[in-house]
Amino acid sequence: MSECIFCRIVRGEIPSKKVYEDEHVYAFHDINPVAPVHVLVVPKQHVDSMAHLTAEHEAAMGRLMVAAGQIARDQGCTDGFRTIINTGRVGLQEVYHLHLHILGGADPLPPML
Ligand code: DGP
Repeated sequence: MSECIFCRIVRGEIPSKKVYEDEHVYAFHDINPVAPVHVLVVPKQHVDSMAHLTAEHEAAMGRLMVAAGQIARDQGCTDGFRTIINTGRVGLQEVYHLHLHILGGADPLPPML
């Protein structure tokens, strides 16, 4: 069984504040939010990072992108939001289970790039 922290969250072994779940995708509040809305959206199937994606992940990643827009709207980000996927050491990735950050809830959001 994977010791990956986000795999353990998906399996319910580590508690999380879930905001969305379907066959392919799990979404939950970031433990260290940097904006009023800060949600992480992950594929349930483990993949280390965006750099590790292959054709076998297309269905899950398509679902993840559609779900992210829906989650942002559901979180009240009706005037916009930012999405970030950090990849690898240079990309400041801390957790090696691909995840998309949804950031919103402030107007304007502070610049992050
Ligand atoms: P990144 O730098 O893109 O790999 O960001 C990882 C994010 O994951 C960071 O914003 C904090 C969050 N995080 C790490 N561990 C946990 C956890 O156990 N629970 C939750 N909800 N978030 C976590």
